[in-house]
Amino acid sequence: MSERTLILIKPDGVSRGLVGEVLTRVERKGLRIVALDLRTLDADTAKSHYEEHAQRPFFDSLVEFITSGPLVAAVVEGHRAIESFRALAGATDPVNAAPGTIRGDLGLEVQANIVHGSDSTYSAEREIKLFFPDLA
Ligand code: DAT
Ligand code: MG
Repeated sequence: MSERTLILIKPDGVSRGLVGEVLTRVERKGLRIVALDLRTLDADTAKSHYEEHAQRPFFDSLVEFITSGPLVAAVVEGHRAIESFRALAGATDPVNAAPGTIRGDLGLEVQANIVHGSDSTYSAEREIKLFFPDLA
């Protein structure tokens, strides 16, 4: 089943020069990039993106971090793309993420964990609309 997911290469990934590394892994997996953009988020978009975490103690810090510099937003498409990219990304905390995953190989801290990927079909639809409202 082909589906779409939203991925972000967060500001830490961009500032560390990991855009090519992440996109290479995505493309080698067989996922196809259908939208791609470097941008800096405003606070309202960041809060909306992370609305499910609004009550968490780390929410303000998370919004500050994700708006701290340019990120890369992308929509990728392919067989079970949502779950497929989550598997490529690895566990939320890079310390626990398996070697071979993006976070497991390249990350160390839970907030600066390099990438985001939608976690369900509902989130993917919502997040794609938020980041790429004009995407057909
Ligand atoms: P994921 O990005 O794996 O979907 P999530 O949706 O639970 O993880 O959390 C969103 C982001 O919030 C996560 O990528 C990093 C940050 N985060 C999660 N748990 C955290 C914590 N305990 N302390 C600080 N930041 C955290
Ligand atoms: Mg999440």
